[in-house]
Amino acid sequence: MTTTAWLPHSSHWGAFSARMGAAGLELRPHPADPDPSALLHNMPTALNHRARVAQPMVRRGWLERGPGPDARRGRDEFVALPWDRALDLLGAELARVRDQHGPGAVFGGSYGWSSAGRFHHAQSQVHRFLNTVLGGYVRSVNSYSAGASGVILPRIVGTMEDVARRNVTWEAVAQHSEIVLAFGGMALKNSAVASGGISRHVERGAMDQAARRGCQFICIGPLRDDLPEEARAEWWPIRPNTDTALMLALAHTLLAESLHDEAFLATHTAGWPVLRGYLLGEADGQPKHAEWAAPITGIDATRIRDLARRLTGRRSLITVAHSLQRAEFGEQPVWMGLALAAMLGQIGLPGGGYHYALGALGHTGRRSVAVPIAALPQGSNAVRAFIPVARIADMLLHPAEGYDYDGRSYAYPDIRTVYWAGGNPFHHHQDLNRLRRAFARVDTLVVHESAWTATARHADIVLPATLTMEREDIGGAPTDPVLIPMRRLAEPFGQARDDFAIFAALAARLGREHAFTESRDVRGWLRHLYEPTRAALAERGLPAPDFDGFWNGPGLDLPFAPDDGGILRRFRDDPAGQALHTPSGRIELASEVIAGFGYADCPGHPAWIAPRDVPHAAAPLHLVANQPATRLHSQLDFGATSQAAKRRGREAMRIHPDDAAARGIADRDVVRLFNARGACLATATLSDAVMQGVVHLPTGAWYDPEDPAQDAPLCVHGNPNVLTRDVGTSSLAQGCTGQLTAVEVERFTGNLPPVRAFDPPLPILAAV
Ligand SMILES: Nc1nc2c(c(=O)[nH]1)N[C@H]1C(S)=C(S)[C@@H](COP(=O)(O)OP(=O)(O)OC[C@H]3O[C@@H](n4cnc5c(=O)[nH]c(N)nc54)[C@H](O)[C@@H]3O)O[C@H]1N2
Ligand SMILES: Nc1nc2c(c(=O)[nH]1)N[C@H]1C(S)=C(S)[C@@H](COP(=O)(O)OP(=O)(O)OC[C@H]3O[C@@H](n4cnc5c(=O)[nH]c(N)nc54)[C@H](O)[C@@H]3O)O[C@H]1N2
Ligand SMILES: [Mo]
Repeated sequence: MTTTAWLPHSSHWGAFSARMGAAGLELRPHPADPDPSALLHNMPTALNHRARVAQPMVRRGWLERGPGPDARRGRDEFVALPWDRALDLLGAELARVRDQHGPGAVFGGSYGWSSAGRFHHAQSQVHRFLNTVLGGYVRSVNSYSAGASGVILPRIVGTMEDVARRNVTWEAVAQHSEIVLAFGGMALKNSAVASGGISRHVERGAMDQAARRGCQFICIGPLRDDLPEEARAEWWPIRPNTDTALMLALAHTLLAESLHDEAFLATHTAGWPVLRGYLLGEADGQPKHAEWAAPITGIDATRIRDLARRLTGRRSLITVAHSLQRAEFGEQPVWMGLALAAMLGQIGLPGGGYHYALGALGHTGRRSVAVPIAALPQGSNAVRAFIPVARIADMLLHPAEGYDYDGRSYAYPDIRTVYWAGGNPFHHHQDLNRLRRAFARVDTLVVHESAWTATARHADIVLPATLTMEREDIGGAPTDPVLIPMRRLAEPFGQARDDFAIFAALAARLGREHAFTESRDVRGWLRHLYEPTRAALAERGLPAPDFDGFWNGPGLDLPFAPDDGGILRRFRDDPAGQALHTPSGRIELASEVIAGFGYADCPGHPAWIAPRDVPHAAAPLHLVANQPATRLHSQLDFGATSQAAKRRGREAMRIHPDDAAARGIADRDVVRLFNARGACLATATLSDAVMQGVVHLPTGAWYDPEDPAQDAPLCVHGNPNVLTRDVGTSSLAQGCTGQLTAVEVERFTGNLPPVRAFDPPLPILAAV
């Protein structure tokens, strides 16, 4: 398929248009984008890459012995089957599990980012299929992104939407903020990405404009480049997972020097006496002053006091990155950051106060689109059981065992079938060796994938899915002002099919085709899903073309709602009339509800709880395993931008020159990172942008076990999740704690094993 016209399309990292030339796919970013992302260049090489899955595959052991627990997952051979046979087998297996165990034995959480199109959104497709065809599934709640904050924020201030989306905008930062204290920074690599699509990357420009006006940006975190050069920021390195202690000490200084806003605390918060007592050490005898925080955080007490004073008398904004809560006791910095902002009294003012996760994604700090955006209806789920998303390995390893979550006790369901489409647990989960043991326990693991990820390699049934570029869709997000007709750019690779087509064929085998498809084909669904947007535009008297007009255009402009500061502005202006949806109607600096849960790992007010997963003799360095700059998670790790950043074919690990020297490590040396849970290789980059005592290995390099038959094989490519811990943030939220762990690093002196992550598994047997 070659096209001469440039056709619009979209991705989580940017809207673009493309045409298929003789030399392959040519791309150009959306014309309105002031700062397009390099992630776009991962796409053309992906289309025909050898890592693609070309045809349906069934694991040999499953085919020969049938469903059941099997430790050979991940090291068995695969047998290529024709579509019809693979679908027959899977349809029969789903019917067996439904009839013998009920839909409550199917885990369909299927967490993951999928692709940008709103119709083919794989997670929505799998949920709709399981609801309409099987009668439901065990779901997962919350996210790996915001596991802790998603639970605690509604209890103390407002929903994630209200605190992380409809809050302080980048326009307000550019115009009004005078000091921005960014815990975890606001790296441009992160705001490059927004689920559903993004046509304009505005963050670099906004920070530049603010800094030129004299706004001071302060980056609190282990990496200097967590704020861009345009922010002209001060960098305050801090020992990882000690931010709560710094926040408490800043708060203590404000209190001790009467710099806090007593009036705001009196009218807009509840629980201040409790928090004040804790700051003063009334119960535990330990005032949380700067001298107390200095040895914990590694930041000098005088500097902490100075910083507290600098935050007053000007428009101050406190931001707390997702990363801080993707760690042990991650609820605490989210809560204490809010409390610090409340003491400063600027919550709800333009460019001031508290913005959780500003800059974490291209969704935050944006205005909201004022009309609805297409979404595939998922049907209703008759199964009530759920797990907090990051408890998957616990669930599979410990069926029927109890756990605490958000004030209640639950028991893990007994799962036979795990169905995944649009996510990569071998990317997102922690302690991958434990995850392998967990997946060995199920009867059947089904995966739809476009490429041979480690999740596909561990599956029993692998069904090849199209890439977004190979199908038609509608691209849009509630924070972006264009709706994109995503036109097909290439023919499907091999025998790949759309997830929708796969589910429709399975639904037919289970006698429920109409329930799933409602007798619409893809175009029919796109027309159907476009209609609410069109109707809302027409109602506002705005240009509202019919579907064909939209489909043949470059993208449809959508109106933004006004930048009105959201619920926090309204609450500030009218605390009684516009009360928050918390028990007190106010910002809760202490929570009687949370206190009533009686959790030692999440008490009734923000508190310093010393983390346990800290450097020690056998693992003396902090590992920061954050989001990668050169791809979205694991997606298209074989693409050009991601590959260009590899060194000696492996993921680059940054280390401070002094820590490297102490270990005899030179730049470009292959190193081995290890701890009690696992080990991986990476290539060392020496950099003083990383604080001493910390090494930085981003997520997303495809898991590549040297010898998959071992219990804890060496990952030769550099996936940090072989090292991270699989424990919840606390009994409150049970969020994932993958951002940080403790490791040792050494120069790797053995024979260098090849990276085979992108080679299809061998041998692949033909069906007999
Ligand atoms: N150590 C550590 N771990 C982390 C994090 C961390 O900071 N540190 N961050 C966590 C966070 S915040 C997140 S959100 C997760 C992300 O984890 P995931 O969202 O699971 O990661 P992705 O790589 O985006 O996985 C998406 C998968 O879907 C596939 N896919 C894309 N489009 C389609 C489609 O249309 N159909 C089908 N069938 N498949 C498709 C892609 O090929 C890819 O394999 O990772 C988490 N894991
Ligand atoms: N390019 C790209 N962008 C992405 C993604 C991607 O995969 N690629 N993923 C997207 C997703 S799903 C999400 S949820 C967001 C995640 O957004 P975040 O969770 O905010 O992103 P991270 O890059 O993991 O972390 C931000 C920074 O926090 C710092 N940090 C780590 N631990 C600590 C600590 O204890 N204290 C302090 N002060 N700082 C710390 C690290 O230096 C890190 O660079 O990113 C999104 N953006
Ligand atoms: Mo995320």
